[in-house]
Amino acid sequence: MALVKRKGITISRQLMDEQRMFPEATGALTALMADLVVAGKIISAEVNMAGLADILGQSGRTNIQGEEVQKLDVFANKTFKRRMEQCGHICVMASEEEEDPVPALPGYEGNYTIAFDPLDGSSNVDVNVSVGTIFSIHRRLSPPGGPGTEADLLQPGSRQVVAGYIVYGSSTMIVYTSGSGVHGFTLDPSVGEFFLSHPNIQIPELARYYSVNEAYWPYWNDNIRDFVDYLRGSDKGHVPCSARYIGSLVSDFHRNLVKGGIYMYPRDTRSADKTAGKLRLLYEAAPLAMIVEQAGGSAVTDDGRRILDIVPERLHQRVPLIIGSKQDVAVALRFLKGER
Ligand code: AHM
Ligand code: MG
Repeated sequence: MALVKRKGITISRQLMDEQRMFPEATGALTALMADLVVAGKIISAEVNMAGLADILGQSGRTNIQGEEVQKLDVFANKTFKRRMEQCGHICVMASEEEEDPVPALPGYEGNYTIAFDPLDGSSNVDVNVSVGTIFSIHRRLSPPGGPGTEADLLQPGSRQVVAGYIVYGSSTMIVYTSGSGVHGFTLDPSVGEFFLSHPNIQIPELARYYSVNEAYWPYWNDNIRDFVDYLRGSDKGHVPCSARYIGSLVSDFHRNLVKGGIYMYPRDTRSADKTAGKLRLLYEAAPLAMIVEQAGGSAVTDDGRRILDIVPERLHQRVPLIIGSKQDVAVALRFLKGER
């Protein structure tokens, strides 16, 4: 039974409604998400205070945990980890900020894994530009009980059970999918609750915006350059796109998801690994790929592999990413194969 999404319902109500659609569901995922949402609210509150930290001074303010104010990416990582390690439903985690897998607290291990980028785009914090948190949840592969393993984390994006992000922008929003559409909730800070504001998000088939760091033009191959030229209007049959690049993946992706657009971080000749771009597969590319596909778009590498099909070999593996409106990603692939 498909549920009619009603604007204004809370995220907890939505999660419980989704749980009811699966009679075999235990409620574990719903409970996990409830803790994740709390982490998002705490990080949101801290991000909103970031500009005041300098004025109030490092020692002048304590955060919700009673600690002195610290660098926001460190804070976001700690907050997310703390909420997840003791939620009782995670067996092991991967974080962009942690070299190795992080086990749940002994005795609190559950049947899911989570990979996250606690504060994506954190170089933007100092200048008041939107940042975000990205997360990806899988079922554990190892038998229940005890800590999870790295192998539990190295699963392809196609096996995600929930993927999402929180964007700390002019409002704080959480956007997620559990495989039945993409839904966006906006935080009303006056009551501390996320309300459904963007039910069943569908990405427009045609991009209005393109997002790529064009400063890397000299390091790209000709196919990428030709495609960017095409987006800028070299093909008279194609309406030129506007350029928008924030340098915060979550924010660039979110705008393109809602308005129609294509984001690219292709491989270039600067990186040591010439086949990889900058972005990480487990907690950047894969979760956004699940969201974009659920919203009717596509996500591929610059050699045409579907992001969700890639089986990760390493926790912090990088991957070239082309993600966004379906028709434009399809045209990108033709350019990248040298067919245009
Ligand atoms: P981060 O996770 O260290 O913040 O790096 C990822 C960020 C993305 O948010 C953004 O799209 C990209 O790096 C920007 O990179 P560049 O400055 O090379 O364009
Ligand atoms: Mg990041």
